[in-house]
Amino acid sequence: MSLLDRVYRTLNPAANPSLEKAFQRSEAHLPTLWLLGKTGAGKSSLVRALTGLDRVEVGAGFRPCTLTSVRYAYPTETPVMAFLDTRGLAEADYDAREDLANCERTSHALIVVMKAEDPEQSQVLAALRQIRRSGKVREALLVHTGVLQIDDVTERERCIARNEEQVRQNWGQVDAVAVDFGDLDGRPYGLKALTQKLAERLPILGELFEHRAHADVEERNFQRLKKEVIWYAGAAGAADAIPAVGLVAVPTVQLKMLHSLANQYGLAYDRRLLAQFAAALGTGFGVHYASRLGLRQLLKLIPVVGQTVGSASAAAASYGFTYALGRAACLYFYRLSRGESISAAELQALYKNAFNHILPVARDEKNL
Ligand SMILES: Nc1nc2c(ncn2[C@@H]2O[C@H](COP(=O)(O)OP(=O)(O)O)[C@@H](O)[C@H]2O)c(=O)[nH]1
Ligand SMILES: [Mg+2]
Repeated sequence: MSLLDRVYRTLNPAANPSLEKAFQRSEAHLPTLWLLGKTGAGKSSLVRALTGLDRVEVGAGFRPCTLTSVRYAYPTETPVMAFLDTRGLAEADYDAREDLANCERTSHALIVVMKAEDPEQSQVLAALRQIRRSGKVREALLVHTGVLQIDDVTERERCIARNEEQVRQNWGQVDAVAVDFGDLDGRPYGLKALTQKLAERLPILGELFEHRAHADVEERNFQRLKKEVIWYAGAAGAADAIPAVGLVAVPTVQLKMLHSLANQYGLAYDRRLLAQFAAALGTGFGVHYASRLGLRQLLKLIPVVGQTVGSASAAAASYGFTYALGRAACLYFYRLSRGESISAAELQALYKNAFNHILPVARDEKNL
């Protein structure tokens, strides 16, 4: 019996409760963008500008978190990150403690949102002082919104400098970016710089929202499926972080992912397709599974894996392998669906690149 047959048999039980646990754990630990700002500052507009979701869609994802904040996962169906919207700042008794506790479990970036024309920021500043005192958050990004609403450039600069100074006095050194989400031929002003600064703080944001130029058709297809691949990767990483669950759950998550991806390329998923894909990948694929199943002696057959795991934790590596597998599968399925050929070298190179590419995101996941 081939290795793949054995793997397939071992991993094909219809129901797998540990899988559910892995997805739950992953969703409870999503990297979080924490938005702090007065009502009307532009927090929801920021989310809309990033995600492209309209007003109703943004609202639909909200789940009450505490009395004064809502957290919602993005995307709704296959969440890979969360937004925490602190919208209760108008009530003078906002207490950041619960939000701080929520963010402690996850990697997060604190974003302070201020309308440039609005100097009355006392509640935001009080919250910032409290957060700073907690010692749990070191860095914040200040986003000045609505900057184009102030026509006079000198006046605009003055407003920005004034709010920045207020933050400095109450928080300390802060990086800032000026944006306007209002209509400018439909394109928000400053969005590129904002996305870049967000991605520096929360790598997943770069994956999701940074615009990639020069993508070919195959890459654009993958871009559409990427959130789903990352969702599976997150679950694989989380599975590995739960004692005694990872061994079976990680490969099961991966097989589920391959199944879903194959279907989305219009291919029927069966053992034959899986075997073809494994063969196309060469030694890399089966051996990874073998190692998960304790057949460690086979690990030496797979230089790709052997070299790249490096300093990554087992869970981060599982995250990375799952993403890389999903990336390679998309290329393979794309070519197959068009009747085009693909070499093992091409597939392996993509797999390896994808693994290295996603590792910073995998490492940023606090639960791994
Ligand atoms: N022109 C302009 N309007 C903005 C900007 N940001 C927010 N707004 C408007 O201000 C209002 C409140 O924005 P919203 O995003 O809902 O604020 P939130 O309460 O912080 O979520 C809405 O009518 C937005 O269209 C901006 O950068 N430029
Ligand atoms: Mg809002």
